[in-house]
Amino acid sequence: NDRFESPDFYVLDELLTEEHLLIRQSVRDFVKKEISPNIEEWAQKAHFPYEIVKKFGDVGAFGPTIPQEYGGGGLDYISYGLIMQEIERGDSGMRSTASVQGSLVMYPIYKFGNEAQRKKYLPKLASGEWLGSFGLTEPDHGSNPGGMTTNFKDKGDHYLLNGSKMWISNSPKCNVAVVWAKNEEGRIHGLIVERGMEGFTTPETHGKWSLRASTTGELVFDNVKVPKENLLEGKSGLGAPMQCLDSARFGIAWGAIGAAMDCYDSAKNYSLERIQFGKPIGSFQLIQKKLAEMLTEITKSQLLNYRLAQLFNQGKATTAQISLAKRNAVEVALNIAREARQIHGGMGITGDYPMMRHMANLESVVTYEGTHDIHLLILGKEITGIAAFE
Ligand code: TGC
Ligand code: FAD
Repeated sequence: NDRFESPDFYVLDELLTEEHLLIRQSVRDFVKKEISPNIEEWAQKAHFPYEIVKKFGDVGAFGPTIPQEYGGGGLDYISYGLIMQEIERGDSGMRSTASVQGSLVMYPIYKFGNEAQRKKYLPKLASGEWLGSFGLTEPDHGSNPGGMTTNFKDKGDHYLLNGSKMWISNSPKCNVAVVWAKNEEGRIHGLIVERGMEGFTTPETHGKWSLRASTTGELVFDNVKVPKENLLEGKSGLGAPMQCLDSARFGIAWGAIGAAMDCYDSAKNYSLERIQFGKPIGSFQLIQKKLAEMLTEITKSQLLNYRLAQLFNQGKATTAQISLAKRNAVEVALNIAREARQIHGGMGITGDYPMMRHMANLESVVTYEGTHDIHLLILGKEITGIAAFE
């Protein structure tokens, strides 16, 4: 089934090491076996398959770049990108589960946590024994997280946390949440909040048309007593959650191209099988144009993502470079999902083919981790030196 093999028009595989190829193959096999046969049913029923969490742990999808001594993969960013690409070839909601766990929960605990926190949480998160969530967005503060009102007060032997977070991936099922809140001086800090702490609830958000196999909800804090040892001491300020987003946005850039590849492959195959006017529709120039443009955009994005991974490996990737890649990949994937859907005609709207699910999923991906326009404005600031946010 070449839906899992292509495209590789500029022979990027020659730039991958044996280890990269092995990692990609193992995740590809995993997606083929565990996700693709079931994803339509999960999405149609808005079912989050909780058992996938442990399986993701087994295949090494959680925290690929976290050192092995904490249960991570100890891998480079090309490996991380390939893992996200293959998972999102299956489904963006499944990739969300993995992105949040690795880049937004394990990463801050590894980067900003102390040794006791690393040892307590990272192995359980890496293995999938625990599921994590990341609380930055609030009902009134999405694109502008710096305006957050969730806050904590020092009560001597503990902190008292109040406020709420909205649109939080994994929240209804999470065992642990990395939550960003302001202290009494208005400085943003990360706190590790555990399920079971009194006053902490995680109501689920229902009625989504997008990322239906991923579970999304709120994090509500009503006078939650958080032990002082749960503060992430290594970094404070908005830059701390933003640094986590750099890593997660990188994964999305690779992931979204995985979704695009799935749509492209489905369209290519369908165009060779579907006969109209006595010929395969792939023989018509307009269909060939669509396929040629899809291949062009996927190929450009693959090269861009590969170079970005090299910059990550060297510790040189900038926020603006990451914004460009995330913004590009999601737009490319959304356009390809729409064009591929058209190539399938009426059949394209059914769950027999993946395009509508990818297209609906990508409407979340184009919004979360910084909207399409916010990334444009980050680039605008980089180019002109002038921030247009305010
Ligand atoms: P601004 O003044 O630009 O920056 C405030 C401070 O933060 C620092 N900073 C960064 N540091 C490291 N890495 C980055 N990427 C950084 N971006 C900013 C900056 O240097 C500054 O530090 P300091 O020390 O000078 O104070 O902040 P601003 O308030 O003007 O806003 C900037 C803006 C709009 C670009 C930013 O807030 C933004 O990116 N907004 C979008 C919000 C967002 O992406 N939310 C994501 C929520 S998590 C999520 O969606 C997960 S979905 C996952 C899934 O399911 O897969
Ligand atoms: P708003 O910020 O209200 O934006 C609305 C519109 O206004 C957008 O088009 C935006 O581009 C535009 N806009 C805003 N400001 C400007 C400006 N200055 N100039 C021009 N245009 C502007 N968050 C988390 O913290 N953790 C998660 O795990 C998480 N998971 C998510 C899962 C899903 C399925 C979704 C949909 C969201 C998730 N989010 C999560 C939240 C996500 O990051 C936010 O939705 C996103 O940052 C946008 O915020 P908002 O929805 O409040 O939109």
